[in-house]
Amino acid sequence: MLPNHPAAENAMMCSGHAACPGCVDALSARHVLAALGPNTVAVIPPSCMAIIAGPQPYSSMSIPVYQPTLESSAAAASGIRRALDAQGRRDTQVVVLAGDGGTYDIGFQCLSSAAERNENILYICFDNEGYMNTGAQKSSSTPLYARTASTPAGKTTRKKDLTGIMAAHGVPYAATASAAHMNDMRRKIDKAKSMHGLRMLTLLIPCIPGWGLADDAGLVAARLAVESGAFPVYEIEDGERYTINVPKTRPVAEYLKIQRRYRSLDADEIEALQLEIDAGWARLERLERLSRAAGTEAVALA
Ligand SMILES: Cc1ncc(C[n+]2csc(CCOP(=O)(O)OP(=O)(O)O)c2C)c(N)n1
Ligand code: SF4
Ligand SMILES: [Mg+2]
Repeated sequence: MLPNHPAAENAMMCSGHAACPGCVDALSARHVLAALGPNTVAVIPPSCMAIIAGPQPYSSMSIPVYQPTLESSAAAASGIRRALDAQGRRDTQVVVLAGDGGTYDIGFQCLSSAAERNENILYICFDNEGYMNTGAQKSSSTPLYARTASTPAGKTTRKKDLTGIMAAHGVPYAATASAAHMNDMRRKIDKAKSMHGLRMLTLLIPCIPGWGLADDAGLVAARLAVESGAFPVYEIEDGERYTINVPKTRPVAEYLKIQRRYRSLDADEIEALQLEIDAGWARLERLERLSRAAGTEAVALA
């Protein structure tokens, strides 16, 4: 920790780190750390977050940070959890702060295994929809048609449904959030912090250079993503109770037009994205209705 850290909430993360101007990764991390508090150990694989955290002894974060390989975050967090438990430090949070490449793709095997064991860790994916730290290549989180350094004509496949996959493991908590809806995001971190077992939170992180956004447009993009349903904000408890937290109120075209990664989409492609979003949203609403009906039935049977 740098000597001039203020004592307030912001002391968990200091200024002067290496994020791009306007980066939502750094803003979100500041709130995550403030919500988790000092009794926390972070595991940060290679990613923008690892650059932002920086090397010891000049870390921008005032908690212990372990940087594992890109594929092993959930295993590293599991080991740290067990070591802390063996020392009787059960109230220390172990949190993974990983990118989407390190979560949806390269670290997924470890994450799935940790979910199957229901390890007592909080795993937060900072989802900027690409391998941004290495020059904006596509990941399996990159959405359909988005241009990246490795899909210069636009991605031809859809974004992976990570939250649905995690819910299918039956973990106690799987949710999405974004810094544009900060109260919801902070509530979810507090909620996840109070639970036991593997808790998964995926935060949408609009990336200034990777998405081709103006420096001050990160939060605008996050808001448009959530309110258009391109990035639905919802939570799933015990793999079956669905709650949608922010309604879908805007067309996706508003979200697409502020990003250079969607430049020169034609009307048919915009329509195809709108139809995909509408279908995904209808499915989420169906799951929410079904889980409510099942809850009512369970109460009636009790
Ligand atoms: C197994 C492995 N492959 C590739 C790399 C190189 N690498 C380091 S960071 C990174 C990008 C990670 O992307 P993501 O997890 O989405 O984080 P972001 O940079 O977008 O925050 C890559 C490919 C690596 N460290 N290990
Ligand atoms: S590349 Fe994107 S996510 Fe990474 S530091 Fe810059 S703005 Fe933030
Ligand atoms: Mg990424």
